[in-house]
Amino acid sequence: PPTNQPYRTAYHFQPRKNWINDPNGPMLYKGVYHLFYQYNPNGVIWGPPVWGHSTSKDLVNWVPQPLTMEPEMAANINGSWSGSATILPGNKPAILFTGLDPKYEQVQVLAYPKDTSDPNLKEWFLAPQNPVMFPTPQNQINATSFRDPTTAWRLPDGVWRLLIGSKRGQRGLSLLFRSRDFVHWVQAKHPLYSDKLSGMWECPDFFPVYANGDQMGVDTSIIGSHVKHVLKNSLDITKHDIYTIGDYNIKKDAYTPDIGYMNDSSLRYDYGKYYASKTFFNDAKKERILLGWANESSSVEDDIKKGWSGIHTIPRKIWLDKLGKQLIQWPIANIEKLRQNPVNIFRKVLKKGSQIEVSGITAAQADAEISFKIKDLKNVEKFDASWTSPQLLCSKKGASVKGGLGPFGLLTLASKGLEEYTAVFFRIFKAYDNKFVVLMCSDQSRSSLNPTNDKTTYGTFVDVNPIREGLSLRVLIDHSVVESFGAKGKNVITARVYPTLAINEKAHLYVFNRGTSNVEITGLTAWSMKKANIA
Ligand code: DQQ
Repeated sequence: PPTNQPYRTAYHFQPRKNWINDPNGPMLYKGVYHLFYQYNPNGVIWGPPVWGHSTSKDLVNWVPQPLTMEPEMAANINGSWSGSATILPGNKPAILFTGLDPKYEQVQVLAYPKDTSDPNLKEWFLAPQNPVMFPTPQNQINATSFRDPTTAWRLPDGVWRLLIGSKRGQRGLSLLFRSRDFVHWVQAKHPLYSDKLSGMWECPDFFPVYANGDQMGVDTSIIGSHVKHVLKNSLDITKHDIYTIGDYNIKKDAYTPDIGYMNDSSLRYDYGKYYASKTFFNDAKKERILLGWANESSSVEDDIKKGWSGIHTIPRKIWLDKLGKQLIQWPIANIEKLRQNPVNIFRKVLKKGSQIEVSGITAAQADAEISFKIKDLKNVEKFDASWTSPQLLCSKKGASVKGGLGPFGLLTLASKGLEEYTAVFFRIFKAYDNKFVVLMCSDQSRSSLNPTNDKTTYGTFVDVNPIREGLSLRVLIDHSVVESFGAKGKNVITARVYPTLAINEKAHLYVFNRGTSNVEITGLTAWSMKKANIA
């Protein structure tokens, strides 16, 4: 890859070159975190994948390990697609992933480490019994829709269970398989869950969370009335990672989402560019950690020029909100080790139509947290009930459209003359029932003077009472990515952007208010971020 790299990230995971997609097989083993990922060693676009592998002591700094899961037997001769790790009794890691066999049929492949005394688990071998799950005429599985095994969980009956993403017609399926020995797997008669119109379900994930809003995570095999279960699927059609919260009935081996359905209108982990995510239980900190992939928004020609494509988002701790209706996500605490030279703004009125520069930080490589108090409500606009799509509303009412209460927020990766910026902001409306509606937007329309980028604007409604609770925003800015956490992690939007002027030391950060009401900044702290050791 060329040396002049304004878009390479400093603390978001990416390999040195080439194409990367889904995170695979995350786990903690003997004090070492493992991250595998879908990798094309031969170019910057997707191609028959092998698994890249990096290890870490803190989930921030990574040491590259040799590529693994290379074509080795018929079961994965045409590629090693996504999969997950499970730690078996006796602290023995096992990985199951999807292989493409000589007929390009999707089959499930079991792998074990060659040397369990090596905490880096450098080398893996494929079990001679592979493939351990495969499509048959009896099970009526379409051989092109049978992939992405989850981490397995084991119930008190001693039987392991896992999910495989699939579809039948347009019905998305989480197929359930069971095994006593991890080698012989039998498909359950019924899927764990399915939805009739949502299309192929990729990269399923199924795990418990504490029902009472406790931020601690739990092992994947934990059941009981103190936990709820989360089912997440990656929707192949819309490329959204959607999830539901519900109950896992172990007698029926079935899952029921509280809201009764699971499709593209379900909650999303991230309302921006984000896909094929996966969690693992970090036993050292008793946290459930979410990893995800953010694809490029640049053209393939530009990707070829820079020599790489795809990054991972910052690992996020996730837990169930106190009210039980949604998950909360927050960057892992270790990322704060990269913070340096903080600058602050305390209690300051952000006047209507004003803009304040946050100077004294490396604005292209920063972490900023800001909180607002909202008192001046006289100009708040009426919410129109026909505005059902927050994303469309954000595109219609972008950062340059003056409003009543908002837009206010941050202009990130901004050039001095504001020719370029990525705006992350809120707008507040009042609905017919006098409740407030909070819109959170990430507006990429002015992010770059390069016309070939995808500059789609993203948006989401935030379930918060802004008057009682105030409003907060945290942005992780890293050269070509802006990862934004609204309302203390209730809603997240990741955007990929490629400024041409606002690069490196020419990038600026501003707080702005283009509404007709004042808002108050209760506090802002912004840090320059050190570079992590990654590739
Ligand atoms: N990517 C993998 C598949 C998965 C898809 C192939 C999701 O296993 O379904 O690279 O991005």
